[in-house]
Amino acid sequence: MAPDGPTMDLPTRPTPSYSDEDIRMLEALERRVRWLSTWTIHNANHLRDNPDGVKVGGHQSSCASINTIMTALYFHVLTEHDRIAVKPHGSPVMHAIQYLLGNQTQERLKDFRGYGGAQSYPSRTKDNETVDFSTGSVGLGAAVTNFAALTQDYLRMKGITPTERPPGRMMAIVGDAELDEGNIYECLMDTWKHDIRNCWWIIDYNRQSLDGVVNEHLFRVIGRMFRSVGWNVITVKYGRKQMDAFKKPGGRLLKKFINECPNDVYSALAFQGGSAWRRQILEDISAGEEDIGELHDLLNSYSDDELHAVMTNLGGHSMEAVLHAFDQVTDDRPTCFIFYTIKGFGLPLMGHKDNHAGLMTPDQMAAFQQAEGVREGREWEPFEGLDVPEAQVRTFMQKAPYASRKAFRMHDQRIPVPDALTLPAQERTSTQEAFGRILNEIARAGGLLAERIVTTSPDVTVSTNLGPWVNQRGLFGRHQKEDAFRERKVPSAQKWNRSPKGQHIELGIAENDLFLNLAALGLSESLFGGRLLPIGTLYDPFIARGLDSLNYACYMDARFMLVATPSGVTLAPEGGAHQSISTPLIGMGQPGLLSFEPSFADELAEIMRFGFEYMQEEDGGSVYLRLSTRPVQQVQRELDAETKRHITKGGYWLREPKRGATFAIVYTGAVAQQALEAFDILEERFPGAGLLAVTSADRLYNDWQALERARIKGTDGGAMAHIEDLLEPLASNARFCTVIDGHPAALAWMGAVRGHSVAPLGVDHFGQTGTPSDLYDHFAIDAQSIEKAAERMPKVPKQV
Ligand SMILES: Cc1ncc(C[n+]2csc(CCOP(=O)(O)OP(=O)(O)O)c2C)c(N)n1
Ligand SMILES: [Mg+2]
Repeated sequence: MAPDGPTMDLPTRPTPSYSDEDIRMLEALERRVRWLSTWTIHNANHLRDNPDGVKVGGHQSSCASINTIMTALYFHVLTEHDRIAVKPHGSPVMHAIQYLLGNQTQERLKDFRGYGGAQSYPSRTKDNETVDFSTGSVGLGAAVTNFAALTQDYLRMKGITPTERPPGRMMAIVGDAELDEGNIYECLMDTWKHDIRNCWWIIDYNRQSLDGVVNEHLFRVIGRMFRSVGWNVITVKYGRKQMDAFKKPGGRLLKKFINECPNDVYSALAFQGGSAWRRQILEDISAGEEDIGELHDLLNSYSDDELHAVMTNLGGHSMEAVLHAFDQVTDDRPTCFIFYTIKGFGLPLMGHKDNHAGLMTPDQMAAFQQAEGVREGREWEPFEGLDVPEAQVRTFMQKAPYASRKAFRMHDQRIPVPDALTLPAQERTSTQEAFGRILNEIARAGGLLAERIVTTSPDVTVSTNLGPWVNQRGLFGRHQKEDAFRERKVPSAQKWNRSPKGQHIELGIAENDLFLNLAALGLSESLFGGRLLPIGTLYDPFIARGLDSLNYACYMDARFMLVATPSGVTLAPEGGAHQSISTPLIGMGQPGLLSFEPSFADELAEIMRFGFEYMQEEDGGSVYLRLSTRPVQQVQRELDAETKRHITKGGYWLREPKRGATFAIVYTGAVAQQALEAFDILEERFPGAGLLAVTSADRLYNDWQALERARIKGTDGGAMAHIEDLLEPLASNARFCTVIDGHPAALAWMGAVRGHSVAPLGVDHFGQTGTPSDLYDHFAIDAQSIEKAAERMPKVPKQV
């Protein structure tokens, strides 16, 4: 476990922020937190009805390793301005602390992991408001704090949030195995470029993951990595008891043993306890050491239990060492703490390599209960078994800076959105180009909407048409930096001045970072009290690269507009590696993200207007626009209010069908022209046929399904879904052909709405290079294929 962390005799504050009395109070609270978190999991697994017989679970050992650290944080270190992400498996510790603070109910603790109960992993949306960041998918909770720090700076530097308020520290309690996730490194790189401040990562270095014990000297690699991106690294290895022991005769050899003992052996000894320590120490330390006699004396001065207490008193379990470590931070540099801990500390599961999902048996729990002085029937009493006066603990808790945090969610004004966004008229344009122009017009118009939009992109700013916006609004950076090309009068369409005023956050090519940045920006109102309307752009196929982070952002109910362009095989010459296929299904399947795929610029303008409103609605969400670079002949029209409403509800008849029509074409996105061409021909064969523009398969499908669920529950109130209304004029035996440059299943479901038969056309295998026409032909999504599909349909054998 080599080498040493900083010693206790290294104060950087003139006086510590804590007294001996504070330590006494915090240690008393720590015991309560350990009991309550362990009991909560025990209760859920052993004392609650479990009619389905599915294992309930919970992680008593993961919790036990962070009790001291979390107690110190919540009851001493955190202020009302700080925000914190708690490692997923530490959620019961967080719930226990909030329970002690009066912010969590006993009912929800009793229902931990149950329906309506405290959540398995901290959840902003499913737990109460005390959760700042959700966690669960390891690595993401830590990384989002970096982007929250960036968001905080963004808001403060523009005066959107008051600068007289001290900046909060964005903190993450991180399991050591979380550092295996690649997104950690992506985020450290990107946020290093942005020189983030006020970010603390507190690593629970228990040297255990799920399956076992981690490599030797991992902390060295971790430390090096953080230092290389400018972080302050504070390693806390020994607890007070160990440091006291080191000062005694023989202490040198005891320290040598600790430093040289392999991680897995240390864990095993922590599990085995007192006599095993004694045996191993004497076996490993050479008899030839000159102070070996002193070591013998030292060991003999301890009972087995005392020796066990000393050997397991690593830094992360020593309140004094923990407080001292936090005290060492005196500036706003991002700081990584590496706290040595033992997984399962203080429980019979301590150190065992299989303890991750291990649960204490009822017998073990009974012994633990007795040791903690918790009387039967009083297990949920917050202050049962205290060894200090309760009134004193209560007073101490009330004085904790965090206890003054009353508003767990902050609020800001709503940003007014004009009735219609300005769109320069063009005969032919692509949705991507129109997106750039609409944003450019917003930038030009100025006002609050323009001020609160913030854009971000993983190195595809120009190629997703954000260029004009950035030219007007500038790049964001903590420090002023002029565009060197511009200064030297080198002609370029892009003006890249960087300053605190800038409104575009440029990222490296890391889609995870895009989504995590959108997550933080999209929570800016709630976290910091400054509302932003974030827009992130990327190439549609690369959504998959950051999909878990996107899901994470949505799970936290962050609000943003995701503009994914180009998309589909329409991106023909770029080939199969860049062509997206299943993203329409991602859009439909992702909760919290409403997806649209318009064909025409005027549709896009209306969808963006709606999007800016929807992002601000209480029960709204984020918006995903799947766009294309394919120029499409625009429909010359002035959209009426009804059509606009239909566009944002997911679809409208571009050519209205006659009542009783037996055929329709349904299309989405870039293939509008193919659908129109086919329609002009097929209209003769199927008089009265309709042409349905689907602007959001997601909305049509999910609104319909929500209504179907309401019908099952009898709460629908006789309402009709938009897609049901749209298909209503068609004859009951009508057939339609759907076409999309994406997976055909995105539209194929429509036949189920009113029992029509459907020929779904789309893309369901990898693309390749070619012209759009070549590929439309290859994938059978061109006008001719639509015609042929329509001809074929009547020949489908009738069911008997
Ligand atoms: C992305 C992701 N992959 C896998 C898991 C399953 N998993 C949960 S905890 C864990 C190990 C965590 O170890 P560590 O971070 O060291 O936490 P500890 O319990 O030791 O504190 C794994 C693999 C997960 N939650 N998220
Ligand atoms: Mg671990």
